[in-house]
This record gives sequence, C-alpha cells and structure tokens, in this order.
Amino acid sequence: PMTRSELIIRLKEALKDKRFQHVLRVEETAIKLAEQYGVDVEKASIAGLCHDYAKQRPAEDFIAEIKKKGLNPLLLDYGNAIWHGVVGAELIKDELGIWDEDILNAVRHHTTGAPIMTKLEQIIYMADYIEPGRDFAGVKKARVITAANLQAGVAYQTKHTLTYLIENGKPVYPKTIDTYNAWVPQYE
Ligand code: DGI
Ligand code: FE
Ligand code: FE
Ligand code: FE
Repeated sequence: PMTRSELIIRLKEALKDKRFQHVLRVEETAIKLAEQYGVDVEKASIAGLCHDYAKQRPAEDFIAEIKKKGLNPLLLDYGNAIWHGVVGAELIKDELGIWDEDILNAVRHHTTGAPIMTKLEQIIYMADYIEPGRDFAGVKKARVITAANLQAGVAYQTKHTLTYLIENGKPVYPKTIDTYNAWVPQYE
C-alpha cells in the first residue's frame, strides 16, 4: 500500500496548491476529531487527504467512470459538486489503489452526507466543513457544536447546506435530502 508521503506526491500532482493546502487542513482536522471520538487515526488521515482527489478532473473523466462502473445514471444530471466525491472514490480506487471501503465511503459521502454514516464518515464530512481555512457565517458555531457532539455537527451542516442550496436555486441531489431527513429532526 501507498505510504502517506507517496500519497502526498500524487495529491500535489492532481491538485492546485490552494486545494492541496485545503486537503492538508482537512487531514489535520480529521485526525483531531478521530482522536477525540475514538476513530482509527490512520484511516482519518488517508480519507482526509484523498477526499478531494478528483475535484479538478474534467467532466468527461467522471462521465466515463459512471458508465464504466455502472453507477446510478441519475448522477449524469449533476456535476462536479456531486461527482468529485461519489465518482471520485472510484478514481481513488483505480488510480491510487486505495480499496478500504471505510475510507472510500467517507470520500463518497463527504459532500452530501448519507442517512447512515460511520463515525469516520461523519468526521470527514465535518472536517471538510470546519477546517481552519473555512470562513463563512456560522463556521465558528459549527466548530463549537462539532467539538461538543459529532452528530449535532452533522445535523448543523446538513441543515445549513440544504438552506444554502435552496436559497440559491441550486439542484439538490436526492441523497442530500435523505441526509436532511435522517439527521436534522433527530439531532439538531
Ligand atoms: O469540495 P469542497 O469544496 O471542499 O467541499 P464539498 O465537497 O463539501 O462541496 C461543497 C459544495 O457542494 C457546496 O458548495 C455545496 C455543494 N453541495 C452539497 N450538496 C449538494 C451540493 N450541490 C448541489 N448542486 N447539490 C447538492 O445536493
Ligand atoms: Fe469536496
Ligand atoms: Fe463538505
Ligand atoms: Fe474538501
């Protein structure tokens, strides 16, 4: 398997510097949350590093992968925002040789969340949202809530992201709504 430093080299090649710096901060945040919440720190590190591996790939790469792997054709109605996690996980498997399904599911669900998420998946979902470079109204509150209760953090992000999508007239991927229904009424 690939070492952390080999993975870093591949990520530097795949990403612009701004995005590369973001993944380093997501890794650091994910490691801290993993230590706090009793999750495998090694998996948190690798998932944090590779969660946006496919972010800068052209649409044609994702469309080819959706067809090659027989993924849900509904994906074709969306774009990079949805593809880079769900389809990106397949590219990570093919190109980086990372086959650990816990890590791949954390990548798959890092943008939309999912109704059922392991603690590792919750950690990557939250680390991406609250890493120290993030600066939006509500990020401080998101950090405080996540430090106190991981599930409440997931609910907070899910509610705010869905609100943002609706206020801006963006298409909502069905899984994003499923995540809302599973987390917000129960954990907010
Ligand atoms: O890749 P990052 O920028 O680090 O973060 P991300 O993968 O969490 O992507 C965040 C963006 O994805 C954010 O602008 C909201 C958007 N997003 C989340 N759920 C949906 C969505 N966009 C659409 N169109 N539909 C969704 O359901
Ligand atoms: Fe992302
Ligand atoms: Fe995110
Ligand atoms: Fe990210």
